[in-house]
This record gives sequence, structure tokens and C-alpha cells, in this order.
Amino acid sequence: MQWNSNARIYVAGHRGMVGSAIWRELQRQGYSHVIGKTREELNLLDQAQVRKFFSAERPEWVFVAAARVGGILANDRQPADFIYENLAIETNLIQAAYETGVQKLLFLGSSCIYPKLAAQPLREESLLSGPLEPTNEWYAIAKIAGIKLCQAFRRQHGRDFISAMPTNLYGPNDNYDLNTSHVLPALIRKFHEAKTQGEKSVTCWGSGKPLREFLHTDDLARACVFLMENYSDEQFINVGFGSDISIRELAELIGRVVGFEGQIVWDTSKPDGTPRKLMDSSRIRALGWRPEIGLEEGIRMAYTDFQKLADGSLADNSRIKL
Ligand code: GFB
Repeated sequence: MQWNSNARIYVAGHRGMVGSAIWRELQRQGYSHVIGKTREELNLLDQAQVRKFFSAERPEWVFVAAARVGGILANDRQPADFIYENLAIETNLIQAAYETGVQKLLFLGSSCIYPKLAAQPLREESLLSGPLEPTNEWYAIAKIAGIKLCQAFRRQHGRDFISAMPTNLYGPNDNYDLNTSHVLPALIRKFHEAKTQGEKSVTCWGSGKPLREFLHTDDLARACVFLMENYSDEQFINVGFGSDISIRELAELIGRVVGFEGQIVWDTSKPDGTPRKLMDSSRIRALGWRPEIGLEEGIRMAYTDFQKLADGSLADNSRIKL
């Protein structure tokens, strides 16, 4: 069921990896009135600015794709930034959406909200059933609070605010800064630079044993628009790919795609994090959504994007920290 195609739709975080994918999907589906604000135009940490923006623009749909995100090391090293900024962004957006009568809001969390050792695949019911993964509990608690905010505004005020929990993501506009990025973009960059610089080996973090599930952001964007058009429930909903891969196999796959033939070395002084976080996505699959981009195909697409950044042929690569 498509919403009216000229609904006023605000995508918070529209220039990030997830927000830009949602933006492209909305345009693909013919939504013509999509609003985005850069950090310079609207500081989402400033409640007064957010209230002023919502009062002026009066969006009818809101996608909360803005967040302070990062890989395992960034989360572990900057706990205050990850918990404070994500709490501030989500409380400012959700409160302003309530105050200005936004008709529907989709909040995006992450698979790290689940307990470190929860039964796999991760079902939504396992939320808060055990201790979190220490390296990202700060981000996880902020995202759990976001889910609860949406549920509370539905219970107390009848607002149609929903939440989706994506698995590990990758795609265009990803972050390639090796200190703050997630594993997939980090390894694309590491293997590319090792190949172009004739290095003999690439160093990856941890043991390589953890398993991770990866979903391309174009598939997530299709799920987000699908949920906005078709889902209205207090229950938050997992959005996963459906299978996972060890970090070691991922490194070997990315090495093959990039064409690096040297050695892979494992730096076990770096944390492994959660041993596994494969999501049970049967709820959204039962509604009719399916991922369409396989991992190898997606990695090839991501590598092509990275090469455009690396050789500077992408006009605006200021947003990607290389
Ligand atoms: O993607 P990643 O940083 O985050 O790490 P998580 C995934 C696994 O890849 C870990 C290993 O076991 C890392 O040790 N790894 C190997 C690497 N080489 C590298 C490398 O060069 N860079 C990085 N980054 N990892 C995140 C959470 O957990 O998942 C976030 O910290 C968020 O909050 C995100 O929830 C979805 O998958 O472990």
C-alpha cells in the first residue's frame, strides 16, 4: 500500500549510509516531497533547533536514520559519545514528532541491542533477557531506549511510531576511516591499499572466529519504506539477511574480490566482540519483504564505490573519512 506520493517525508541523517539509501528508495518509489538537513543546517543534538524545524516543516513521515555509529573499537573507546549522542538525537526527534503531529515515524536500532549470548538466531523476544556485549553496550542501551520511547508514545498517546532493528550493514556512503569503521568497509580498504601498495600481508582484528550477518543498505531501505507503508505495531521488528559468515571467511572473500594475493594476519590484541548475532527475520519475511543483494555481489558493488572514493572520481567524498 503506497502512501500518498507527495507526503512530506523527513529523513533524519539523509547523507549517511542508511539515510542516503532510504532517500534513494523513496525517490525510486516516486515520493516527491522528501526533506533532508545537513548537520550544519540542523544540529539534532539541539532540542530547540529540532523543535523549530519540525514546527516549520511539519513532516508527515519521519525516518530516524541519524545516529552516532561506528565499529567495535569506536564504540569501546568512546562510550560517552555513543550513549549521549544517540539518546539526544532520538529523544529530540521523537518528542518533536509527537509535539507536531507527525503521522508515522520509523526508528532504526541495531542487532547489538540483544544480549551477548542470546540464543541464535536472535528473536525479538530475547531483548533484555541477559547482559549486553561490553564493547557496545552504551550504543545498545541508547537504541533500546529509542525502542521504548516509540512504544511509550504509542501506548500513552496513540502515536504510530515503529522500530526496526537492522543487522550489520554496508553500502554506498559507508565510513572507511579505519579507526571508526565497521569490519566490511575496513577490510575493503585494507585489502585495496595492500594490493595497490604491493604489501605482503593484511592485518585483521581479533581471531577471525566471530560470525556476522551483513545486509546491503539498499535492501534495508526497501524494508524501511515497506514497513512505513505496511506495519503499525508496538512490536519492533528485525531486518536481517538470513545467513552469516565468519570474519575469517569474510576477509578471504574480500581479498578475492579485491584481488589481493598476500597473507592475512590476525591481531588478537583487538576485541572479537559478540561471538555471533544472526537475526531471526521471520516477522518481516512473513509480511513479504526479502533481501535481494547477495554478499559477494554486494561486496563487489561496495568495492566499486570505494574505488571511486579512493581515486577521487566521486565529486563529493568529503563525507567519507578516508
Ligand atoms: O564490524 P565491527 O567493527 O563491529 O567488527 P561489530 C566485527 C568483527 O570484525 C569484530 C572484526 O570481531 C572485529 O574484531 N574485525 C576484523 C574488524 N578486522 C577488523 C577491522 O579492520 N575493523 C573492524 N571494525 N572490525 C558493531 C557495534 O559490532 O556492530 C556497533 O560495535 C553496531 O554498535 C554494529 O551495533 C552493527 O559487528 O562487532
